[in-house]
Amino acid sequence: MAELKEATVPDIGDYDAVPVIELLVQVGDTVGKDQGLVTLESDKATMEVPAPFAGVVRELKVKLGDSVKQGVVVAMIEPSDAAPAGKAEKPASAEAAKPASAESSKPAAAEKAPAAAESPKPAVAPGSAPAPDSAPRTPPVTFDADAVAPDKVPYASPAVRLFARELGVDLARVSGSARGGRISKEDVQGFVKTALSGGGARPAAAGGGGLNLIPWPKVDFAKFGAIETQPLSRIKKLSGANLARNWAMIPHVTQFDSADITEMEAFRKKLGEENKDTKLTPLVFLIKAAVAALKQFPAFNASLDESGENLVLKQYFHIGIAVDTPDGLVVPVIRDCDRKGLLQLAVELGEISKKARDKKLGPAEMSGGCFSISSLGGIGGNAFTPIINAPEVAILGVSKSEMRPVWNGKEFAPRLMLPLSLSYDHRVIDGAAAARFTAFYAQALGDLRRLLL
Ligand code: CAO
Repeated sequence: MAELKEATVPDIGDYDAVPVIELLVQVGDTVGKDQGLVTLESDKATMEVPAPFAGVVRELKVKLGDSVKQGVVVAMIEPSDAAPAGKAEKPASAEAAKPASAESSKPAAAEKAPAAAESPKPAVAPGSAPAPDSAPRTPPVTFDADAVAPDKVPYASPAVRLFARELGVDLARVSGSARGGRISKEDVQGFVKTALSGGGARPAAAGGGGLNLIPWPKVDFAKFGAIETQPLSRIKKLSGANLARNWAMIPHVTQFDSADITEMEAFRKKLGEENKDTKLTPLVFLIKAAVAALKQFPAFNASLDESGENLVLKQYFHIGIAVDTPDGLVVPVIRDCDRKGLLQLAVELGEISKKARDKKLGPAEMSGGCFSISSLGGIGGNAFTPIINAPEVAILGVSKSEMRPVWNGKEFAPRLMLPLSLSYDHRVIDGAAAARFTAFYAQALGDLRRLLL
């Protein structure tokens, strides 16, 4: 074997412990110059460590979860000029620019995603050239299903696939701008951006597909008075893209109801006095009641799969809690709420709310949710229409409880009533099921003994 050379982490700014979130190659893989070897993810961005030269990967020096900084060796590569005959590498970029029929000398990248490189019918408009490195990374977009080759297998890393899944993006419709036609996170973001701004939608006359929106109004606000422009926070940009996608793609209906929590509140106050160290708000009771309702109505503890044709029913009970932070909305998830008592849930709720506001939540703490609760009860309001946190199929909005006169069959009695607003995905849940869900939920809060059933 010829002399091996090191592939190291290039200058990645001031970071000194960036986790490796993905291994893009395996020992024995042939790589082109600049082809990604591993993916690193900082709190701000995802970046690939490129191969400094073409060759064969002989040793991987890092594993998933390792933290690295500039100069750390990630792989040992046998340069291609020294690689054994038949394994010689051609740069991925040169290869990608070749016609799809150039079967004989596929680069490693193309081997991993044959359809992406060989597809006779690319998703991009005919005649569009592969983007040079200097070209803008926003890929061409199409909503036209016909433009996507049926056998096209999108070439993207697991992290990008997960990202696309979370945004509901069909990767077969995204063109990869990285080497070998690989789809990057930026390509997915560009696709969503273009889609949200109405780009790529097919004309209405061509038939119902696409959003077919008119362009966003361009207004020179300064013409009408003094203004100040503030950039949106990173969280607002991310949650905004998610909210816009979910609102546009999920047929939402909101079911309103109210629960008599007079007894629940008396119990909560008593429990609070007995446990002065723990902040016990109504929300933990709402979490427990949500678990009971999800057990009773399993379709609410489900997600549509990527095809949209199957319902994935979950047998775990992880509840997302919308938390308002100075930088915007985040939804950390409390796991296994069915196995936790009120006091433990209260402690965890306090912890995740603090972490959220201190910007210390990791991606793992915001994933895996089954159902979300958005409580504005500490602030006010009678009702609202929460947006479903895809791929979940329902979200419960809770407003401020208030004393109301309620007819008990003989007279009006003062009862503490909690307004509930349940938004659900009408593709999965029928109106009758939603009404049964909130009725059950209100009943459980009205008589907490029901949570034991
Ligand atoms: N009715 C009346 N009072 C309520 C209530 C309700 N439904 N829910 C909470 N309260 C009370 C609490 O008991 C607490 O009272 P004390 O200060 O006297 O103890 C007070 O309101 C403040 O509660 P809180 O908001 O600090 O705590 P919480 O457990 O209810 O909520 C959290 C925690 C993190 C969910 C909340 O702080 C938050 O961020 N809410 C906003 C969520 C949001 O922005 N949703 C909109 C998203 S768009 O869909």
